[in-house]
Amino acid sequence: MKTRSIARTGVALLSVAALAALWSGNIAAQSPLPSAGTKTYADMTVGFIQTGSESGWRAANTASFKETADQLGINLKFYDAQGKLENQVSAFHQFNQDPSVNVIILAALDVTGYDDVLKEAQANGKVVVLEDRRIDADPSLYYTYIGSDFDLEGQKVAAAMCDLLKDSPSKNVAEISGAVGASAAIDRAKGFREKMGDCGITIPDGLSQTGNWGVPESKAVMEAFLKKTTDIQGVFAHNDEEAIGAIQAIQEAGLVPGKDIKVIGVDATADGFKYMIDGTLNADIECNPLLAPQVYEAALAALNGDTSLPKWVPSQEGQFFAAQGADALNAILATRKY
Ligand code: GYE
Repeated sequence: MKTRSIARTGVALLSVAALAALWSGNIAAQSPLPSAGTKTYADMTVGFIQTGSESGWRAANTASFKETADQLGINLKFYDAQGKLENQVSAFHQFNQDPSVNVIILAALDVTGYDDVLKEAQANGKVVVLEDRRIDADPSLYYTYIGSDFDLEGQKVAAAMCDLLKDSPSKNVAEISGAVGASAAIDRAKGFREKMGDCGITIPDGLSQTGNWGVPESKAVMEAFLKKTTDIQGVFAHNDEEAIGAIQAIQEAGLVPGKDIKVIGVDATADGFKYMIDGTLNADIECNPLLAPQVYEAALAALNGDTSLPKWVPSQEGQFFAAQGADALNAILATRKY
C-alpha cells in the first residue's frame, strides 16, 4: 500500500513540480524570480560607516543611504564616526564581529589605516564596498569603490580659474583645502596643480591651508591670508562651505568676492547655487552625493557572486557657473535633490 501511495503521491508531486516549472517559466519571461539561493535586498544587512556630518554634501550622502535602504527593504546599521578615524576602525571591527552583517560600506576619512579591519572582513566573509572616497589599500581587500574622480574635479577648477583670470596680469590663487588625509582633498589639490600651469596660475607660499570642510574655520583661514597679502586674484575652495567662509572674509575685508577675487568651490550643493546666483561664487564643480542606489546594487551583485564589476566606478558629474545667470541657475536648482 505504502509504496504505491508513494508512487501515486510521486506522480502527484511530479505534476505539481511540472506545473511550478511551467509557471516559473512564464514568470522568467517577465521578471526572473530569484532562483533558489539568489540573494535579494531583503537578505542584506549593511553596516554603514560614515565620516561624520561635516557638510551639506555629507548630509545629502547620508540621506541617500538611509532613504534608499528604506525603499529597498535593506536592514541598515548606520554609524557616524564624527570625524574620527579611530571611531571608523572600531566600528568596522564591530561590524566584522556581527554575524547578522553581510555587507560593510565605508566612506573613508583617511586614505590609510584600514588594512587590519579589511583583512578581518575578508576572513569573516563580509562584502566590503567603498563609497565616496578611495583608500590606499590592496584592491583585493574590497569589492569595488564607487565615488568621484577628485583629481578631475581639481583639474576642472584650474580650467575654470584660468578662464576667470584670463585678463588678469597676476594669477595668485589661495587654496582652502579639505581635511588633511582625505582622498577628496589630496586628489583635488593634485588635479588643480596638474593644470594650473596651463595659464600661469601660482599658489604663493603660505596661501594653502585646510579649512576642514567648514565655514567658520575657512573664514578664519581666508582672513589670515588677507592679512598676509591682498595680492590674491582667486580662491580655490575644496568644498562649498569653505568657499562660503572665504566669501564672508573677503566681504569683511571690504573687497568684492566674485569680482576683486574670483572664488570657485566644489560639490555644487544648494548653498553653492545660492552664492552663484548672487554672483559671489563664480563657479561650482559638481560632486555627486547620491551614490546609494549604485552602491547597494553593487553590494547585492557581490552577495550573488558577480565578479564583473571594475574596482572603481567613477561618478558622472558636471559644473556650473555664475555666468549662466540667475534664471538658468534657479531653474537647475529647482530640479536638484541637494
Ligand atoms: O566634497 C565635502 C565632504 O568626500 C566628496 O567630503 C566628499 C567631500 C565633499 O565633506 O563637502
